[in-house]
Amino acid sequence: MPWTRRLFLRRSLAGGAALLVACGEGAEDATDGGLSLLDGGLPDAADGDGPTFDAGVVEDGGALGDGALDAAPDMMVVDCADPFEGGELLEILDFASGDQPTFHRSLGQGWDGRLYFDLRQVDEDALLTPTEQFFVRTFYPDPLDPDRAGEWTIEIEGLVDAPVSLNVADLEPRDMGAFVLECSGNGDFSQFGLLSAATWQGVPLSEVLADVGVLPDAVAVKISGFDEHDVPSRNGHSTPGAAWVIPLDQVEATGAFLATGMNGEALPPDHGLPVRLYVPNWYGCACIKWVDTITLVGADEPATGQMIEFATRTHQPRPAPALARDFLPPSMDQAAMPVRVERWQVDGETLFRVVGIAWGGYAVTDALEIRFNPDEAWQPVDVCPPMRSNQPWTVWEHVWQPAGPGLYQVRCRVADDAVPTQRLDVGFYDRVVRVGG
Ligand SMILES: Nc1nc2c(c(=O)[nH]1)N[C@H]1C(S)=C(S)[C@@H](COP(=O)(O)O)O[C@H]1N2
Ligand SMILES: [Mo]
Repeated sequence: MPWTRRLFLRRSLAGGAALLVACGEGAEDATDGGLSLLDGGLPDAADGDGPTFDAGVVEDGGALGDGALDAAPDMMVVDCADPFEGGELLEILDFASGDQPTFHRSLGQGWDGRLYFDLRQVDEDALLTPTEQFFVRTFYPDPLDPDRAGEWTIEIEGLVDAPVSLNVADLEPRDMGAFVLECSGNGDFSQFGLLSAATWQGVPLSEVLADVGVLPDAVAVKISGFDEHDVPSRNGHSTPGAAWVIPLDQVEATGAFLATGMNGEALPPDHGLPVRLYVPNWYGCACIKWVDTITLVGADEPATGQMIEFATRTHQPRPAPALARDFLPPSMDQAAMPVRVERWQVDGETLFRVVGIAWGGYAVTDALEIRFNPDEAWQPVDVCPPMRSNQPWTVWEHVWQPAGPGLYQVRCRVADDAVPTQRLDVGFYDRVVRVGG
């Protein structure tokens, strides 16, 4: 699945800020190539002798001047108003809802091991999560030895001509694109810190299966991962056995892949060294780490313990279906929420800047709206530059002038019935902010 690369350079201009958008396909060099292009290839408008921009969108090949387009034929300029230009950032508000967790530090053990990502850091020019801050759910199993990751094999068995032992070291990983990963159990308790974005390197699962003699009765593939830890999960929070069954047509449709790298480096132990499953736009519980077995299964394959454990969180019918084939794809609907609320002083006036993200879903939408309390009207969010892709996520901002001090319950919606938003519909991503008096 191609990722539309969006790299930004905010430029001070009379009456607005222009954003440079690199919209090339393919993410070969998404983490650095494009940025170095911006660093080296473009003069800075703020220093007075940079290029001048017309208002509106300059299409590819439009007049950018100074040869910048020669260096970047796939660039265009989107002119986005910047109401905060010349202002002063006074404060980043805390969200009053949920807990105030410790971010970017390993907490707990084994299955209960967590690392929460601080979503306040997401910005137009910081779309990807640094690997060491990428959220973790379940730490590297203690019985495994990272020094022996090079010997790792995946057993491919079940409804196949002959079982295959696949050497992970023999895979030829390529850039698969930039995608978000979200734990289906994400929530306010972690300030929604079980959500992150990275580029992923790996090999399509369909390609791996193409090299195996899959028997005609096989309709799905069960992906299992190593899942033993010395320390049991507290309160039986997590049950042992990490496996998810994916119908073969979904393997194709989703572009599921075996990932061996993220953000251009080998997977760190906690993220699945040496190999994990990643299914674009499916919740993290399906993205099995430390994959050790791939089983081709038939139509009557029972749901795995992991699928049942996560049935509610992945919005399955109730009670959880007994058979894997009756599970819905554990996909993420379109979602959106504020990640940072800033208080600014602009021209003697107090203005609030709400920065948010939109992620998940399979359709690009321009109908994002925000509401600052249940009794207030919905306001359209002018997402600029507009959403171009569902992955990894779109950063938006919204100018807010609260009616007065107090608590505000902020919710987003998509004003388009054709876009499913089941979590937004029930207020799952509501955030509460306190505006001081
Ligand atoms: N083997 C194994 N794989 C696993 C899990 C696990 O406990 N064991 N947890 C799953 C869940 S619930 C999530 S949200 C993701 C988290 O991936 P991350 O820790 O790399 O962010 O891993 C998934 N893969
Ligand atoms: Mo999860």
